[in-house]
Formats: sequence, C-alpha cells, structure tokens
Amino acid sequence: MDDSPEPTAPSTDLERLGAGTGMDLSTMPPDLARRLATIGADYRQLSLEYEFALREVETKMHILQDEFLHLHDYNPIEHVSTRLKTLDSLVAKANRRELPMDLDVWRREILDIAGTRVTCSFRRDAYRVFDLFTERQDVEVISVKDYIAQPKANGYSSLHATVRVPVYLSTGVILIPVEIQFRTIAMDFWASLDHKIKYKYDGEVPAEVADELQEAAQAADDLDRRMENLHDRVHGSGPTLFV
Ligand code: 0O2
Repeated sequence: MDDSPEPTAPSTDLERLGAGTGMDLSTMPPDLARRLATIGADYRQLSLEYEFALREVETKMHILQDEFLHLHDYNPIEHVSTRLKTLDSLVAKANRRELPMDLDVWRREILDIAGTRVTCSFRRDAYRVFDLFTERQDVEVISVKDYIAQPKANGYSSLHATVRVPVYLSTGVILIPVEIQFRTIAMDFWASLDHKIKYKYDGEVPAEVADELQEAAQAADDLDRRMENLHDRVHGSGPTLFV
C-alpha cells in the first residue's frame, strides 16, 4: 500500500496561483507576491504557447534525423531534449537584467524561455544539422553564437541559434522564439558537469576547480577531433548536405 501523504490542495489565492509555477509566494512581501501571482496566471498561457513551439522544433529535428538516416544511412543526431524556463528562473533572469515584472516585456526581451538541445555525434554534424534546420523556410534565425569556433573563456563550447518558429493556435499563428544549442556528446558531458559544479559552489567556483574544468574542456575538444578523425578514416567524411 502507498503510505505517501496525499498532496494537499492549495488553500489560498496566492497558493493556488503559485501552484505549478515553481514559486513559493507565501514567503514573499505581499505586494510582490500579488504581482507574481498575476504573472503566474498569465505564465500558464505563455508556457503552453512556448511548449507548442518546443514540440514544433523537436518534430522538425526528428524529421531531419529520419530523412538523413533514410537518404545517407547515417544518423548525425544522438539526442534532442527540450526545456521550458520555470517562472522562478524567469523572475531571476528578469531581475539580473533589471527588467520589470511584466510578462509582455519578458516575451520581447528574454529569448531563451524555450530551449532545445541537439546533441550530435561530431562537431561537423552539429554544423550540418544547424545548416539544415536554419535553412527551413518556416524557421527565422534571430541570432547565432558560435562557441564551437570561439569557446567561452571557461571552456564552454556549443553552437547557439535563437530562432522564431510559427505555432498554429485556434486563434491564429504566433511566432515564438526558441534557443537551440547544437553540441557534441563530449561538449554536453563537459557542460553538464560544469553546471553541477557551478550549482554546488553557488557560482563562486574556486580557481583551481575552474582551471581544471578548463583543462577538461581542452581534453573534450581533443577527444572530439580524434573521434572525428577516426570516424573519417573508417567511413570517409560522409555527406555534407542534402542533394
Ligand atoms: P539553462 O539552465 O541551460 O537554461 P544569458 O542567456 O542572458 O544568461 P547569454 O550570453 O545571452 O546569457 O547566453 P548564452 O551565452 O547564449 O548562454 C545561454 C545558455 O548557454 C545557458 O543558459 C546555458 O544553457 C548555456 N551556457 C552558456 N555558458 C555556459 C557555461 O559556461 N557553462 C554551461 N554549463 N552552460 C553554459 P542558462 O539560462 O544559463 O541555463
């Protein structure tokens, strides 16, 4: 028999509006809590729209993957994952960027509310999939940051594209921004460890740990190049683009 306690139903308006947003409004000053509670209600509409955009991007990626496999007998994508920023982390980002507590402003200014991560086998595949995806007519590229060609000072490496994709609602079409990160397995391994370490030290990573992380990023880059060379020696460099 399951002895776990029954989840308690939210009893106050604030608890009800805070439920599902990841925020405990009862611990906040009343004015801020009320403002966030209103935002919380609108956030549910926003999160639905952004969730649809993530599904659109994920489906497009899987179509690319299946078509590539069918045409070239080669799969350039290891896996695709998606995430929606919680209201909690949106509020934190708005605070960092000194934006007002206003969902319309966040829609305009925060372009990574919806995020997709595409993990590829090799560096070349990350660029291939990026090219194929961003050439689509229904994908509008807003900006690109190539941290593979130019890794961050701490060693972080990935290809970022912020795009807008159409979402078809019963009320009409809306364009939703999605940040897509293309990376290799080695880059992903490094980034997830880096994320855990930063979390553990609350952002203040000791210098010797940061140095070692940077060395690990170099090792990940070397591994990527060696594996790609090895793959090319065995299979050739493979298809570059669809014909
Ligand atoms: P999460 O949990 O992945 O959502 P900003 O987005 O405002 O913070 P910027 O310069 O616009 O800053 O963004 P940038 O450089 O394109 O990076 C945004 C995302 O890339 C981050 O999202 C991370 O996912 C990833 N990223 C960037 N730098 C690092 C890094 O040094 N280490 C790791 N592990 N990931 C990084 P979020 O919102 O910070 O996190």
